[in-house]
Amino acid sequence: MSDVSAVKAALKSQVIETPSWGYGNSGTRFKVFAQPGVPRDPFEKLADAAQVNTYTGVAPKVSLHIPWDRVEDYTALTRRAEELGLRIGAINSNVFQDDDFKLGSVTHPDPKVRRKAVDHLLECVDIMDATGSPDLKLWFSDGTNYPGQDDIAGRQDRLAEALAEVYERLGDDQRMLLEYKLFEPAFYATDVPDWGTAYAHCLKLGPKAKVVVDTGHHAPGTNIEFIVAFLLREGKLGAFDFNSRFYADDDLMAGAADPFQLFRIMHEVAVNGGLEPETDVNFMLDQCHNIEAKIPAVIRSVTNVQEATAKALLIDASALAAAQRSGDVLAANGVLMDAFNTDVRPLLAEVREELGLARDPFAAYLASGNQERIASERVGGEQAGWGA
Ligand code: LRH
Ligand code: MN
Ligand code: MN
Repeated sequence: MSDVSAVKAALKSQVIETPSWGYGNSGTRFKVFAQPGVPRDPFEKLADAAQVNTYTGVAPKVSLHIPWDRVEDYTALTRRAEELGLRIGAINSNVFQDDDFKLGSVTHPDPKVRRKAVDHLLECVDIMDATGSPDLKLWFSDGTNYPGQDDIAGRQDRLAEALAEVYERLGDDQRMLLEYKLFEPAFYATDVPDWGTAYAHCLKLGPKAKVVVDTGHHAPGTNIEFIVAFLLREGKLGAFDFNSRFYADDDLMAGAADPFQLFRIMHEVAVNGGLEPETDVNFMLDQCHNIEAKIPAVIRSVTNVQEATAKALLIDASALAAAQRSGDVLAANGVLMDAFNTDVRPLLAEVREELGLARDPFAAYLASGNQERIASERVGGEQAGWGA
């Protein structure tokens, strides 16, 4: 796509979903650094997400994590989201923070524990019904730490059984998004360690089951854009959890560690139809801001995803196709690099101006006084839910 107005239209229609837990206090297992002004409840997390949407114009959806965002009244939470110009996005299940799940949740050898885990997943579907959320996001910490600890294939059978029960419960407009992760907290054999495992389960389940690619969940050196191209070709890419990493599941700001990788991913998204609304790829962030201010960090992440998308859209498709057809390796690579090396910030500033927004959302937010206001109004903010 090199027609500038088409590029701008695509950038205006891209939606980036932000995670409720990105606004809360977080840290590593060594220390959680509390920050002034962080939200004290899910309603205040929505208020912070609304700030990101106000300044970027492309972040009207918020993912929730249950039980971190469990409330009495989901109708009230949904109403609050609407008042703020937001919608509830993916409901993230959590079967990893309960003592009963020490040896697994849906793959646990004890059927009573598996029942408890599946019941939680079904509760998450109830919350989808109440909030209008379209996506159930499943990530399982299940796995083993030692060879011989449990039967690897038997655990796959238990996983398949649990997924099938939850899949059956989904409504026509609800999807199941299955997320994989190489390791952690299980250190020997994780039950959903890679895209192939997630894909195989989703294929068996049916069209409403799709794979989530969390960019921090691979072995170093993995070609993530290949996975993206493959899954899109098969109609099985449901969503991204964007974040960046230097070592493992670092959950740093998207595009901070490796903007070139994010560009390569967005190129595969763009050329394989992943930006078309019908393809329904949910572009989520899944990150934690342990030492930096949270709302501006989420704004920065959103604009990093936008910049990678803009560069991918600026690739000269016909020059690339011609170079590929003629086997001109250097020319083909040059076309990609030209787009990557383009400064797209002026283009994005124009896009924002056309949407009635400030040209620089990061600076506009910092100048708004919101950060100082929440710091003085909110005392005793919540931990994101993990990392203590
Ligand atoms: C697991 C994960 C998954 C969880 C989130 C908090 O590492 O990426 O998406 O729900 O972190
Ligand atoms: Mn994730
Ligand atoms: Mn993760």
